[in-house]
Amino acid sequence: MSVASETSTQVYKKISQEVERILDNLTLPVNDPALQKANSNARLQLESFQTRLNEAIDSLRSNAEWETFTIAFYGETNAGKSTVIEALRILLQENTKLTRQAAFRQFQQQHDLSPEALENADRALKENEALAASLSQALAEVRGRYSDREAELGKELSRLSTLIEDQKTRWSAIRRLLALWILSQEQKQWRQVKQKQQALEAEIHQETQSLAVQKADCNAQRQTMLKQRARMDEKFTELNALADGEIIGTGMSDFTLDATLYPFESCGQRFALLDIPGIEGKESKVREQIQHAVEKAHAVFYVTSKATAPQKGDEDNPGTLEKIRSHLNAQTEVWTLFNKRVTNAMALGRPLVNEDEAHSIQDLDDKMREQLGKNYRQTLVVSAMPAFLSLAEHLVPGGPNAKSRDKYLKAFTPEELLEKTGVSALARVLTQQLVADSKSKIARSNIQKTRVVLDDIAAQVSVLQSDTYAKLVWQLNEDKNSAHKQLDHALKSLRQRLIDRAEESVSRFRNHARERIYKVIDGDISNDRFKSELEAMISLEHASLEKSLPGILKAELERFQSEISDIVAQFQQHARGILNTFSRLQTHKFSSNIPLTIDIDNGINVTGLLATLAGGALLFWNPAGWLVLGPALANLAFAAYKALRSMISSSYKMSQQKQSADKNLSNVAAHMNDAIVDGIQKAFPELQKKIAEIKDMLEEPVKQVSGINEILIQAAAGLRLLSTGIDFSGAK
Ligand SMILES: Nc1nc2c(ncn2[C@@H]2O[C@H](COP(=O)(O)OP(=O)(O)OP(=O)(O)O)[C@@H](O)[C@H]2O)c(=O)[nH]1
Ligand SMILES: [Mg+2]
Repeated sequence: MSVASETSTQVYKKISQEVERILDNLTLPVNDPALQKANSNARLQLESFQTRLNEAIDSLRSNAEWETFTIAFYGETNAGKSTVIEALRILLQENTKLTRQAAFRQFQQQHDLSPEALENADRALKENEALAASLSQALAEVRGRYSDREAELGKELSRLSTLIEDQKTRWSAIRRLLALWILSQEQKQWRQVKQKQQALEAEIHQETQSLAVQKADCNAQRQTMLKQRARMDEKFTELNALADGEIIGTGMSDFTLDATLYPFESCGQRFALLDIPGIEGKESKVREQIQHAVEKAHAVFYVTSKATAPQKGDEDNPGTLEKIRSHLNAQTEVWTLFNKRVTNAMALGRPLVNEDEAHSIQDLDDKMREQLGKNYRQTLVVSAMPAFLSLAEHLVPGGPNAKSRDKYLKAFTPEELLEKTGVSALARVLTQQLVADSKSKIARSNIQKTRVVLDDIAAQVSVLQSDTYAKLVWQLNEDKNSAHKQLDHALKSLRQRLIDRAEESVSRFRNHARERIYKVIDGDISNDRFKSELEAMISLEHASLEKSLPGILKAELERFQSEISDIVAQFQQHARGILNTFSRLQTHKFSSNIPLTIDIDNGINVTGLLATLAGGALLFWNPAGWLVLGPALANLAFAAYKALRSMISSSYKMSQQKQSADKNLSNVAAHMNDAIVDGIQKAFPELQKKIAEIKDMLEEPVKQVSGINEILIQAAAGLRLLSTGIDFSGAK
């Protein structure tokens, strides 16, 4: 299938059609009912895979990006994905970044939020503080000069007050009355001192008044300045929303919650960086987003802040490595970006990674290559934060980022910082190596993703085939073989039993006939009579044998019939058990709700078949007369008796007659045995035919399961072939 000349939609449509054709061809109608059943069953199974495949292809169709080479930044939360992207947005002048920066500058100008304005405001506040302090000091100095005199007067006033109070306790009532008009010596003194104190206060006031006014002014100015500063801070907060770094997290998990695409145009190449949520945080919120974002991407940077290989998990808790593989294995190229978290400029004076880290990175590269094969490239080392800071010219003055930036810029120039942090190299890889020849890379990557989808479904079909159907075929086949052996054995032992029973009956016939003829011989009979008596005995016993033998044989046939029916029932019960077990397993393991419906008997009437089993054979031996007596009688042979001697000795005659009877009976018995064995043999082809029918019936489930198994094998092979076909198409 050629891809280069077709639109992506056509390619996806063609793949779906091709899958449909493969699956249709595999389940074309056939004449054999068992295989037809297998077909329908396999069709059901395959349809569920087809639905899954079409869903995956639909998802690729709607998410795959065919125009712009898209590079996703993927990794643990807080690894620094957004920081790297923000640095690259500034460095490579991404459009939305430029718009935002213009908005930042405009807002800054409009509200006079320049660093100088901030500096001026802060300086004015500091000057105000200094003035307030010097005024306070001047006031304190003035007060200090008067403090001794103030204390002296205060002390004198207190001494006089104590004296006056003491005198009052000793005064008579009249003296107390007089005191309303006449002051004591001490009271007069107190008044004089008090006047002096007031005069002193007036003098102090006079001297500090202008200082106090200046201080009040200074305080009022401070209040105004603080209000202005608070307003400025509010504006800084607004400005911060426009500042560089808005996509960088605060250090809390899961900062980026929506996958965001940043389109670039650099060195004549168009490409886009895709910032996606972290894989290690509250992933359930963002899992689908990660999946879709990765489907869109043609290359992926696995960003990590640890220089160690991602951890492997277990079955219940997949580790980062498993997550990476499950998310990333469809990508064209995967790179690791080790973000070395540097906290000060000094650290940039030496190489970004030390010897230990270089070893760990090598190990990481090996492990990633193990998981991702030829899609994996290598690790690049960056230090995202200092790189971002070196580039970020649109920062809130006085903010933490601006302060950090100043520190780094004191140690290195922005260009040096870009080189030292590895971001210059990263940008070069991006704009020159990665996006070069991007059209064919896009096609290759999208084809690769489709291949993975096909291979994945092929693998699922194979797992179903090998875990369920191949095992089922094997088990049912074993059971069937064992049942077949039992059937053969039953038939063989039936033949032996029938022959045994026949021999027993014939031998009984011979013994009875002999007993009877001996009795007659003992009556001293003539040879002629002996002949006719022997014939009569044989006919009589033959009639009784002919009557009893069918019943005896029938009993054996009935026993055989019940043996066969036991073998069939046991097989069917066992087969049902196996099918149930596998059916449960399939539901559990593959979350499949497609029933595993296999016909055990394919509708053949087992009871009917078994019922006719003995009947057919019995037909051969019924009605009576199948064992013809004539030839036996005709073959009776009597030797020429030595008449003379017989006449002299009757005992000799009797022994002669008995000998003749024995010989003839033996001959007749041998003849009858042959006839019976012959008759039994004649019934066997019919019995064998019936047993063969039963065997075929037992073959039914094996045939059906084998049919499904075969179809699944071919379906998986067909999907794989289709997948390689796409890979080799002309998209290079
Ligand atoms: N010291 C230091 N801090 C860094 C560096 N790179 C990133 N950080 C800090 O790590 C935190 C997370 O950075 P982000 O870039 O938002 O991380 P992320 O990988 O996008 O995280 P999610 O969006 O949650 O997946 C931020 O607080 C960054 O300031 C670095 O090189 N050095
Ligand atoms: Mg982020």
